[in-house]
Amino acid sequence: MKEIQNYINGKFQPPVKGRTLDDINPATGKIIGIIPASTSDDVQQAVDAANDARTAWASLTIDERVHWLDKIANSLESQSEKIASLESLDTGKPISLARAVDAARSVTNFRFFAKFAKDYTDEKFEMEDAINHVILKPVGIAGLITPWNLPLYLLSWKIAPAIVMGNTVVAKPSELTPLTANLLAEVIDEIGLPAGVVNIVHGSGPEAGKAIVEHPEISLISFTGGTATGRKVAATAAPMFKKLSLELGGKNASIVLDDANLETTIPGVARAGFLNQGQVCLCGSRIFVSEKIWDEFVPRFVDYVKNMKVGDPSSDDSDLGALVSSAHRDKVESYIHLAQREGGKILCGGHTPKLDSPFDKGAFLEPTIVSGLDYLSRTATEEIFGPVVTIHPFGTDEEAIKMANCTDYGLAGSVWTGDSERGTKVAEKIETGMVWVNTWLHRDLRVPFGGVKDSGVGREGGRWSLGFFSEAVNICVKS
Ligand code: TXE
Repeated sequence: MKEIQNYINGKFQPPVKGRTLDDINPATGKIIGIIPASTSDDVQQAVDAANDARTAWASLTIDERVHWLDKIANSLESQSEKIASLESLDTGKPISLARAVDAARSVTNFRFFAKFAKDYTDEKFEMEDAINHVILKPVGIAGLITPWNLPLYLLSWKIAPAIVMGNTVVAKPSELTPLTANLLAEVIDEIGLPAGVVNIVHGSGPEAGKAIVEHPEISLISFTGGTATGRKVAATAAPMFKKLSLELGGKNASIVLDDANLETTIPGVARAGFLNQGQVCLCGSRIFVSEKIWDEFVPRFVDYVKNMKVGDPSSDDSDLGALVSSAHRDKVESYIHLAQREGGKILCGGHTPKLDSPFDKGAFLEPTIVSGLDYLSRTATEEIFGPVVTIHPFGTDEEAIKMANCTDYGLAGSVWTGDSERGTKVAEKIETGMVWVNTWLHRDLRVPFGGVKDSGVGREGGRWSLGFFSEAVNICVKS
């Protein structure tokens, strides 16, 4: 069992009040670690450390900071397998996914932002009689709050641009999945990153998270998590005029047009629905299928999903592992019951799979497809965040667009078609921050990432991250 401590001012230390929380492996229900239940006292220490480190860190050249990011990336890369196994243990996700997605992207995030920041040149705007120099200055202390579905992937997505732009950081990973944030602290410690540049405080959202959001000396908050929590974060941070980026939930549509190539569309739509047990904010949990191909698509899709294997997360054979906790599994399962009450028909899944010990007590759930629901039903419009998708027929492309746009969320979507021009036209009318055509979660880190409506505020990625993690200052020089 791992006893995790906070990492503050370059030192591992226990929480001031000495309270702890259990870290549970959701695949077995066993306790695998103890983490600090930090309070505002610990956050204060982290802020003090971040404040002390600010001036020296901000005065390094970009090349010097880039060098530190590269060192972090190299060290993480040398421990890829360890990252994957810790992430699989903590979240319940299949090890193959943790290797391909979590471990790989955590390294790439540091490498990408190192190179991107190095290549960035300040903008200049010439006037007849003057020249404007737009420079990017650090904001100060960045408060970073991250969720449990992609723990190190999302933490590194925020830490890398924050520190490369000259900020110092107070980060709080999800209390459900602290192991890889701790590994990152170990890496940072080992390579000797100046003390106080990155401080990691563990604990619950309502206590440690809230203390970060409320702290007057933290001038920027980047939050990824649920929409309800995002609302609370915004309510506290906005009156303090903090820079704010909120990446929240989604109820994304996968739209299958009548000319889609089903050989590639069926696996693509299944991946969009069930990757990470459906616990990715981008997951396509509402599937709209042209009525012209409905009779062919649905049985083939159901067959494909029935063949997805749920089981031991450490096995390379598992397509789906456990959900993040039994409480979350119960919440997701309650939506299956709701779907039945709303008149839905379960085409496959709907149950806890029967697994041998030690997984018989794990938070597993079969991948589930529900048809026959009104597209405006609660099951089809509320975020479930698990392996449950609803499937609905549509007539015209306009009808599919209207159905896709009917939720309060607006994060992402995908369109599947043999005609990419037609797909792009449909994509342009989807009210979300991101739309893929004939693919899903195909990421270029230079592009903007974020949502509209209840899916959040702001964009991160590429130059949007550099802009968010800095203050743009214009210097106008008269000739
Ligand atoms: O997330 P929370 P939860 C969605 C998904 C899920 C729902 C709730 O629908 O079922 O949100 O999940 C910290 N002040 N997503 O409750 O609570 C918390 O400690 C400051 C989508 O697990 O939003 C954690 O570090 N921080 C999402 C982080 O917020 C607070 C991924 C996210 O947890 C806080 C996860 C507070 N008052 C869930 N309360 C996505 N967009 O990918 C909690 N936190």
